[in-house]
Amino acid sequence: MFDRLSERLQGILRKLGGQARINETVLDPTLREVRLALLEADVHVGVAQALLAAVREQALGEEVLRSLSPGQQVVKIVRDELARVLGSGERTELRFASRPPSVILLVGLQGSGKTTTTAKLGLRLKSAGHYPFLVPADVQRPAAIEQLVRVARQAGLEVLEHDGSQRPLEVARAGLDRARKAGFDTVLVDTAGRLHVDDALMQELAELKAGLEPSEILFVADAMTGQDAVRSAGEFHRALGLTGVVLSKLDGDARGGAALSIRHVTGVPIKFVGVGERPADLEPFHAERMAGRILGMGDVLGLIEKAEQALEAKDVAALERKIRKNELSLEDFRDQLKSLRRMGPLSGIVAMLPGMSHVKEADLDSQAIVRVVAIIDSMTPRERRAPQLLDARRKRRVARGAGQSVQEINRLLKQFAQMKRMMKTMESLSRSGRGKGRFPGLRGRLPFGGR
Ligand SMILES: Nc1nc2c(ncn2[C@@H]2O[C@H](COP(=O)(O)OP(=O)(O)OP(=O)(O)O)[C@@H](O)[C@H]2O)c(=O)[nH]1
Ligand SMILES: [Mg+2]
Repeated sequence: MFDRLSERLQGILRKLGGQARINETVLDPTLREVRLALLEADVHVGVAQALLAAVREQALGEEVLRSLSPGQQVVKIVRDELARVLGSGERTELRFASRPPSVILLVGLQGSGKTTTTAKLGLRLKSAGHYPFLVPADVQRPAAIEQLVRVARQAGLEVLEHDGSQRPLEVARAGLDRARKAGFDTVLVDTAGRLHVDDALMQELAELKAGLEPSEILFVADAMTGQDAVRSAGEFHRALGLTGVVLSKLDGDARGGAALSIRHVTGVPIKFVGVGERPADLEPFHAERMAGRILGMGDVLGLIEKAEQALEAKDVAALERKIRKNELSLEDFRDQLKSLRRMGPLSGIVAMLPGMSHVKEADLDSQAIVRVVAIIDSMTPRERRAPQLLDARRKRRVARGAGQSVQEINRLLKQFAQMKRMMKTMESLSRSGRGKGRFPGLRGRLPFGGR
């Protein structure tokens, strides 16, 4: 699911993730690309706009400027905003009546997946220790009753059988009655669908609502139908007052737009997603997880968090002080590398590090870091603080100690000197007021490893 959207957003955001500085010039073209990707994935235009405005505002804020890895922070903001649009932090559990049996009404357009979802929900409730009773109240389509009876049986669920001669409300009342007598605590009512929202359908559903006082009215939306699903959800909500949405067919090649728009447009939480035709193919909806999936970067975000932990704030502050005084030593440099090592194996994550997206992974595996650390470890403390002491004789000694060649030592020293020069430039820029206070992207510019 979301394959294309994920792919596009990942491509766009990976570039952004590597940015050591975020400003309008970098951000705006990127956000335009994100907007296009969202619209092509059929995301409601208002949703895309609101999302990007929120991202932009935060991305250009102080927090990001001051962070260690501005580009990645922005990616994280996009993820958080996606999650917010999807309804993060909202209650998605089903509500039950204080006095059982609770009634759950499933409504939606024709073919959206109501009948299938009725059985799926029944199975889910049963597994959670409930006693669900299924009621086919679709007397519109001839085979609808049989269909629910069949899938219910398959799933080992109890279902009301009837000949379809009664009106839906009468059927549902009979079901409720049976449930009370037999001790079922939830009644799931499958209703008829129509090709389009029409008065007769809404009238029928309004009657069911008034007569049954359901604790949930779930709108089953076919995710594959994109904007249609969103529009009809809005219409159903206005007419009935929905309490939740089930997004079905997310296992198909849905473009994702419905998922991203429906919550925003209706204000009703998505409670479940259908991910297949079988009764077991229903999952509770998690906005954060879905946002992570859309960006395909749960791993990337985990990495950011890890990196933030590894580089603790106080270490960073101390490091900055040294840079300001131009006192950064090879020892500090080594400690930085070690922090990076603490994040675990580096292969696969390097491209995500700020400023490192251009470095091929193979060029920067953890071996490279081990090598650099070994070299620095082989120096005396004095040499680490004053690398200019390293003459040819000392370099040979260090090389032997680290099991490296003298060329490796020279390369490291040269990179380190470059880094210090660059930091000095950044520092004087920031003092002259042309750059912002701290050192955005500092870590991304540490020249560890490159061969
Ligand atoms: N792949 C996939 N197919 C689904 C999912 N949910 C439902 N379907 C299929 O979609 C088709 C329609 O599902 P139904 O449950 O009959 O839909 P309905 O809303 O009850 O349809 P009507 O009663 O005609 O309005 C069936 O072929 C289902 O197997 C899902 O999550 N994934
Ligand atoms: Mg049906």
